[in-house]
Amino acid sequence: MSTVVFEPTEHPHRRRNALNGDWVLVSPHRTKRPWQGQIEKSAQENRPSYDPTCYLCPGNARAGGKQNPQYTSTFVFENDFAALLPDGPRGEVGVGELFQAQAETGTCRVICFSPRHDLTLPLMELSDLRRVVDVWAQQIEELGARPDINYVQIFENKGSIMGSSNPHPHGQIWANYTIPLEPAKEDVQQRAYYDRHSRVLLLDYLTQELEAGVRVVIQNRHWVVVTPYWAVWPFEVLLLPRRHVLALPDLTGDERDALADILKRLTTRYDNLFETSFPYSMGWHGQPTDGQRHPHWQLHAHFYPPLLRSATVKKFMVGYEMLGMPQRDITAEQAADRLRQMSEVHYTMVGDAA
Ligand code: H2U
Ligand code: ZN
Repeated sequence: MSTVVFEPTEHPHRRRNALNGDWVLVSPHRTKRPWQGQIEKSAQENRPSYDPTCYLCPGNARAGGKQNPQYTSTFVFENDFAALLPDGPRGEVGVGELFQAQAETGTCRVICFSPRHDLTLPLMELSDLRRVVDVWAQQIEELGARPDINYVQIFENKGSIMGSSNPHPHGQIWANYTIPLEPAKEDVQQRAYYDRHSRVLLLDYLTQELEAGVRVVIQNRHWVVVTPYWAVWPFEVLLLPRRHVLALPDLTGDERDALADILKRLTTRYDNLFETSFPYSMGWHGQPTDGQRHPHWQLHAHFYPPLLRSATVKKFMVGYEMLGMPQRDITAEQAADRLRQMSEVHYTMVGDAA
């Protein structure tokens, strides 16, 4: 074994995801490789505020024959191609130890964030973002109250690179009987920590991140954005409330306003990074909606963006990550640094009268 002192910006190492128990391989020495590729910008998209062919715009027909109302703020509808169906069998349906299966039921919905086809979260007004926050909370409340729904997963898939089918600002909800894998892993880790320390894992984590400072991207009176110590995606972030909050419906009005603020600031920085409409998958994790209180839980949002070096150079989860484990070159600390340097004026607004 080498006697060289470990240097986190030099030496390959593995970091543990305290929230879900996974590990990531960090290879910081590789960021010293010269990058020869081009830094290209994506062609500036000029979308109309209303697109007659868009299935999410107000008044338009959707696939399957339904028609959208002339909505003026947010609009939620049942997904016409739902991955989960509300009626059906549940429980074990497999055949033996090696062929286990469980029948699943649930509901899928689509949330239009705005009637405006040309907007994205960073370009929306704070009052309209607040409305999106309220809709998220209201949907968790409504769906979570159903006895057949024990977990409500809210997410946004943004950008064609992430498989989003439509640039109209929208998110999705999948709500079902069993708890999906990722929140289930987080449940195990948060519960174990709570049992050991009688403390909330993510609140202790946040305290230590605020003390360290190196991975803190932005903050306001109620929320903090960090690049988590165990981040896998290049500019992955974790959005956390400062207070112990189990789920979105528990947020106060002021916390919701502050959430609108931090969402706008974060997504503006994201877009400014490569002067492009920054793609990502984001989503909320909170306590299960099985009617019990889960004090070990702490509400949070994950943002998983694939872009690495430009509007077109993305990180691929292939090769070693498929067969070995996730790996990253740019460290979480370097990513936080880059995001901290970004302006909070959207690049498309630069030059406009303030
Ligand atoms: P994505 O852009 O993340 O794929 O989400 C769009 C969702 O909208 C997708 O799940 C649904 C698709 O099933 N959809 C409808 O419900 N009705 C339509 O007319 C088209 C798309
Ligand atoms: Zn549209």
